[in-house]
Amino acid sequence: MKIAIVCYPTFGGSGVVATELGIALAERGHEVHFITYRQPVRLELLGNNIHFHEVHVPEYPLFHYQPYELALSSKLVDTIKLYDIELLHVHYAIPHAYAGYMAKKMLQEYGIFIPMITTLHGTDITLVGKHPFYKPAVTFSINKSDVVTSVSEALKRETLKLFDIEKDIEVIPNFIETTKYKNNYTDCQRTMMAREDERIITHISNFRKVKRIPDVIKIFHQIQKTMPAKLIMVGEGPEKEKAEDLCDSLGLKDKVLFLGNSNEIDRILCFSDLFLLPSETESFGLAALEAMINKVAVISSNTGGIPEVNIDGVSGYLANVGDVETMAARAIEILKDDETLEKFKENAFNVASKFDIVHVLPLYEDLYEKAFRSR
Ligand code: GMT
Repeated sequence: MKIAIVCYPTFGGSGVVATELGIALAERGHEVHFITYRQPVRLELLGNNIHFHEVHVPEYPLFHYQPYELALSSKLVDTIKLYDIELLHVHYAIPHAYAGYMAKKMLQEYGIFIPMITTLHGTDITLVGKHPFYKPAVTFSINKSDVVTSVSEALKRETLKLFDIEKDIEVIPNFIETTKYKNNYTDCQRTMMAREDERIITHISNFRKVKRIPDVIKIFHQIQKTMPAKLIMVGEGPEKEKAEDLCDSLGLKDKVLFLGNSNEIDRILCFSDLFLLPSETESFGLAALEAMINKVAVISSNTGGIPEVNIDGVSGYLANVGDVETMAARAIEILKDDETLEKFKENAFNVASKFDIVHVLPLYEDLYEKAFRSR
């Protein structure tokens, strides 16, 4: 099929999922067109089957806010017409489903009927989307999508609770390409980051409030009192500076490395022992899944969709949001000896393997087929 994918091109989970999905679809012979304002960060290869179309928003001084939705919907109409695209898959409701619906309606004027699939990723529902300023538009865009998917059962429940939804929501979990990780373990370069006797704890996120960055540092503060350890913090965002200050005031400066955004997540995870994800809310927790496929055990909160990914007592442990004491105690339990750590690492990999793309991609392809046939 010829498929247009709309997503955020940044380091965020929804953009990563959309990009990896597009790449996998292209490998299966579909023609994939990414339409967004910048080339997605994980999209390195463009070719016969993968195209990228940039949305430009011309600056005009009259506008206090430049109209991205308008530019996106126009770009969708032009690109869909030009390349005879058969299906539109938008990731993240705001404003993509809204712009996608407008494009769909405009295309009908040319006799083109294109089905639109909307994938809900979490913050478009749990944080931003439910705000009264956006709620009517988000409800409308979801209800007007031909197919709606959510990345976890928890997000589906939350969407049905918060919005007046008339559509069925299909749960298609996020995925991972297991084969990509199998041969990487010899290339870890652990010694670059820590001494042989130190445990390596990692956190990767966009450093927003919802990630509860101070909890990450407080958990690590407890861990390093009982064993030699380093904390690696990967990502950029509004909470980063405060986090650096907190490390300083707790006397952790030499034990915590802030690496900023990285395209080498797998390399970092490859030498990590434990991943911390104490988020306030998380529709899925893709970062935890990426850690697990790299054989990293996970300590997380038990919120949203995380319990569908990190299995308590198997791939790691879960605790209530904000329960730093329990998270630290459980982390120490996992890290205390090599044998226990190895067991959790192996388990993490085995649980993550269940989310292999080979199981998930056909679910999307089936939906595409159904949506296309019922247009
Ligand atoms: O985690 C973020 O803040 C980024 C956000 C996004 O939309 O890119 O991530 C959401 O979508 C990911 C991919 O489906 C999920 O794995 C994350 O759990 C979800 N984040 C939240 O729900 C906070």
